[in-house]
Amino acid sequence: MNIEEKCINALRFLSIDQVNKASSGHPGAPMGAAAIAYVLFNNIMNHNPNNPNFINRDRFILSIGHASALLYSVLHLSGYKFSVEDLKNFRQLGSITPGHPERDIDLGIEVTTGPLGQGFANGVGMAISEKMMSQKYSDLINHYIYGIVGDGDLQEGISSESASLAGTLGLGKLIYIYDSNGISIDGSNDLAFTENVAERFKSYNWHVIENINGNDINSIQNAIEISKNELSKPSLIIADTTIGFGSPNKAGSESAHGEPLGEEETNLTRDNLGWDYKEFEVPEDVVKHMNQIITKGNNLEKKWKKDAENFKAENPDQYNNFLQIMKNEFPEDWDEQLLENIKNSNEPEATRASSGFAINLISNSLDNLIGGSADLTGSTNTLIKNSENFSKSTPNGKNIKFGVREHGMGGVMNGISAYGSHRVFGGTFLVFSDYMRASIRLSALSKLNSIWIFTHDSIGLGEDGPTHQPISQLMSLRSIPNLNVFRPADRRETLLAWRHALNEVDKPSALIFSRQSLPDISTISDSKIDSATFSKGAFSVYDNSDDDPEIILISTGSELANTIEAAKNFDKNNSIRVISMPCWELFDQQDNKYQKNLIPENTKHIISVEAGVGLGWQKYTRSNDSIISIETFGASAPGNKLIDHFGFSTDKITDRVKKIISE
Ligand SMILES: Cc1ncc(C[n+]2csc(CCOP(=O)(O)OP(=O)(O)O)c2C)c(N)n1
Ligand SMILES: [Mg+2]
Repeated sequence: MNIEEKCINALRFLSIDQVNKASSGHPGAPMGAAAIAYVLFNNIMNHNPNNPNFINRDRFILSIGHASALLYSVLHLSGYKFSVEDLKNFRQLGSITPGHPERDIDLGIEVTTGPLGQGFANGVGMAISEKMMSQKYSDLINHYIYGIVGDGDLQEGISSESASLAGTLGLGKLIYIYDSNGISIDGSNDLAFTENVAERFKSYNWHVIENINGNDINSIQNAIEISKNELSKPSLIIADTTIGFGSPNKAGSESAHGEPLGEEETNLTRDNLGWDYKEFEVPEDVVKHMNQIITKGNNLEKKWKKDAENFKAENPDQYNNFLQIMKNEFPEDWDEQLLENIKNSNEPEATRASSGFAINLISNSLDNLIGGSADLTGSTNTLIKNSENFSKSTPNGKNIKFGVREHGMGGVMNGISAYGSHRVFGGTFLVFSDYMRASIRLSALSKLNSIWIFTHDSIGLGEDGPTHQPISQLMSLRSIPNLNVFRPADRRETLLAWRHALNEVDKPSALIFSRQSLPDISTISDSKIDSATFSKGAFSVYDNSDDDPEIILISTGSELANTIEAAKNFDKNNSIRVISMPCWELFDQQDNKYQKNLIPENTKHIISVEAGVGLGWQKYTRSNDSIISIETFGASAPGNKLIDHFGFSTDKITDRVKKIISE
C-alpha cells in the first residue's frame, strides 16, 4: 500500500474506531468517502490548520453530517485542534467531537450539518458571498467552496431548490463531490431514488462529471481540477463509492450505514485492507505525510499576508473596509438614521412598509446588508432600492431573488451568515415560515445572525383566508431557543427591532410584520419608547395606576393599539396598565426586578391579547382563562371584519376583559 492509500486507510480506521468506541455513529460513509476527503484536504484545498480562520481559505462542508467521524479524522490528521483523545471522546458530553458537526470555525467546522440538505444549501450561500467579495476585493478573496454531499442530501427538496438557484446564478466556485454509494438507511436507491442525477443537475445549469471512481485519487483530483476551471457553472462530481468499503460482510449494504462495525468485523476489515495497526494508532509515515498540510498552509497564509500588505499600502481605506466587513464590524454611527426616525410620530402604516423603510435607511450606512425574498419582494418590502439584483452579470447587486423556495432561501441565508462578510435578510409570508423552519432552527442552533422577515402576520391579512393566515407560526417560532422573535406594533418599534436584530452577533432574529396599516402608538398613548427600553422586550405603554395596577393587559404587534383603546374604557373604575411585549425572549432575560416591576406578582388580572394561538401565554397570565387568542385557522374576509369576528376590535377586547375580570 502506498503512502496515499495508507493515509486513506488511516482515515477509515480512525472513523471506525471512533464509532466503535462510542458504540454509536456512522462508519459506512466515512469508509466509502475517505479518499475524497483525503484528496480535498491534502491535495486540493487552500487552508491553514494553524489558522482555521484564514480569510481566503477554501471552505469545506460535510453535508453528509452523519459522516462526522470522517471530518474529525481528516481534521486530526491535517493538524487541526483535534487530538486522538478528542476522537476517543466521539459523541460524549462536552467533547469537541459531537454526533454531527457543530459550527466552530476555530476547529475548522464551517457549518452545522446533520439535517440532510442544509449543508448543500449553505455552500450555495457561501458561494454567493465569495462571489460578492472576490468581485469587490479580487486581490484579497479568491477561493472555492467544496462539499461532500450524499444520496440523502440530493433527495431532500432543499438541495433541489438551492441547486437550481446556484445554477441560475452561475456560482462557478462551488464544487460538490457526490458520495454516490447507492445506499441510504432503508436500503438501495432503487427503492425511492431512481432519477438520473447527472441529467437533473445538467438541467440546473451545473457542470457535471460522472463515473468517477471514488477510491481513485487521480480521477478525483483530475475531476476537481477540471471543475475548478469551469468558472461559469457550479460543479457536481459524481463519485461512485462503496458504503462500508473494506468490510467483508457489510460493504455495499445499508447495514454499514449507522451502527458500529464491532470488534469482529473491524478485525476482518483490518485483514481485508492489510491494516496492521491497533485501535486509534496512526502510522508514523502517515503523520509525517499529512503534516505537509501544515507547512503548506502556513506558507499559503504568509503569501496571502504579503499580498494583503501590498494591497494595503496602495489602498489603505479599501483594506480597512475589507477587514471591517470580514470581522462583521459596523461603522460607529450606523444606526443614527434609525434613531433619528423613531422620534417622529407617523401616519398609520403597515409594519411591513416600516420594515422596508428601515432596510433602506440601514443600507445607507451598512454597505454589506444584503437580502431578498422568496418571490415576494414587493409584498414583503424587502427591496434595497439603490441596488441591483445579484446575478451573473451584476455580482455587486445586493438584492437576491431566491425564487419561490423558502427552504432553499433559509439554507442559503445561513451559508451567507456563516461566511461572515454580509448581514443577510430573507422575507416571505409568516405562514410559510413552516416551509423553512429547519433552516431557522439551525441558524439559532449554530449561532448565525440571519434575519428572518415574516410579513402578512395573523388574520389581519384578510381575504387570502385561512391558508395564508398564520395562527400557530408565531408561537412556534417563539419555541425555538436562541431566536429573538419580534412582533412590533408600529414604525417606531419596527425600526428598533431592526436595530436590535443587527446588533446581535450570534443570534438570529425573526421579525414579524403586518400587511395592514397600524396606527402609531404615540398617537393613542403618550408612550414614546427609546431604544434601551425597547431592548428590554416588554414595557408599559399605557398606565392609569399610581402603583400596582389591578389589571394588566399584555399585547403585541397589530393588537396593541386596540388593546390600549380598550384599556381606556376601564379608566373610570379600574387601575389598568397595558404592556407592549414585542419580544418575549428579551423580556425573559431581564432581571427579576424589572420583570416584577412591570408585571407585579400580586396583580389580580393579567390578560394577554394576541391574534394567534394562546399556547404559552400562561407563562405571563398564569391562568388559562385570561388569554385572548385564536384557536382555529382564521377565515377569508376583509381584514377589519376578521379582526372584529375573532374578537380583536376595541369593543370585543373590552367585552372579553370585562368578562374575565368579573369571573
Ligand atoms: C432531514 C433529515 N432527514 C433524515 C435524516 C436521518 N438520516 C441520517 S443519514 C440518512 C440516510 C442518508 O443517506 P445517504 O446520504 O445516502 O448516506 P449513506 O447511507 O450513504 O451514509 C438519513 C435518512 C437526517 N439526518 N436528516
Ligand atoms: Mg448513500
